[in-house]
Amino acid sequence: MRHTFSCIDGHTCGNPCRVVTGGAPELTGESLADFRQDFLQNHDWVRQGLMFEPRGHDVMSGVILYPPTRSDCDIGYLFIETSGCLPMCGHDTIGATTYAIEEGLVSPRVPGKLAIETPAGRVDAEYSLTEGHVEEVRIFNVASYLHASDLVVEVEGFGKLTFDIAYGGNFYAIIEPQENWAGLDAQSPSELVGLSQKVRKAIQEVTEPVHPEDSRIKGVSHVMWCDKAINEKADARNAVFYGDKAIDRSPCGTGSSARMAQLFARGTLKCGDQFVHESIIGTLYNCKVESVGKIGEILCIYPSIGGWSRITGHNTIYIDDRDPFAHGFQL
Ligand code: PYC
Repeated sequence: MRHTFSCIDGHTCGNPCRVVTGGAPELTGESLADFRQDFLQNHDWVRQGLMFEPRGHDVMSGVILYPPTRSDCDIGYLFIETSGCLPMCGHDTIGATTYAIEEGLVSPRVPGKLAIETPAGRVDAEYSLTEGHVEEVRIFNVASYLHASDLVVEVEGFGKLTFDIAYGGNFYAIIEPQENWAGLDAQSPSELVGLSQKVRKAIQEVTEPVHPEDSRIKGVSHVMWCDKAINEKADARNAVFYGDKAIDRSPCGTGSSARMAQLFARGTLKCGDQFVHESIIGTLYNCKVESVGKIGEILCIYPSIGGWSRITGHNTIYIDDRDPFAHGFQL
């Protein structure tokens, strides 16, 4: 049997975004968070086939579009990635919103605004459409907060590293330059991937943060390496490690949210401040601490992220059951 998926391929500030518009499985549950569980348990071959080689690659990432389950949302996004199904993904939200609007796949109730149901909660997007093109999308992300600070982990063959953990839709280990790590230019991107694999494993062995409102969101999945900006318009630079071999080419939406929550908790950022984040390839997100709130007793921020995305093509992808690599592979 041959399964056919209609996809729109593109990239957000350099990071791939594959949006699945047809062929995806029907999912059961009362929310996108439930859909995520059903998908992971019963349909994960779709993600593997569309994300891994030979149809994807180590950095591949995307979104499957679903009707929302919430009456206050226009559309639902299920994130698919080489690592699994993220609760939330910033670059994919910017990408999927751009393509869905440009291709007329959704009818927002309020023009210029899209209310999106994600597994991590409601995310809003604002965009302007000029002659059929969306120039930029600003997403208003879920509540983001600092989970823990000044933790220390011993990394085999490397030594001690101090890090913070913050949540911005995923849990991030945030690492700044320090005695054992000289910054982003001290190693090649592939060396950074190797180091990140060891660091995340060591961190996962000692701690597992759990979201206070949804225990299905847990564990440090991403490592954010931080450094000074190169571009004079930016406040800071970062490289986020995800999956098994990927460094985000974009400045990372959920990572930027986590970083702003950390800087807010430290007093470096305050409500209303802008924060321009630079990626490893020099692309920029214009971020802002929009407002402040609480999740139970935890102080949190509501961040926004502004970025752009471009379609690179339409892709009809087949997954043929006779193909030995129907579910992809990773080297
Ligand atoms: O933009 O949130 C993001 C993201 C997560 C992993 C890759 N990009």
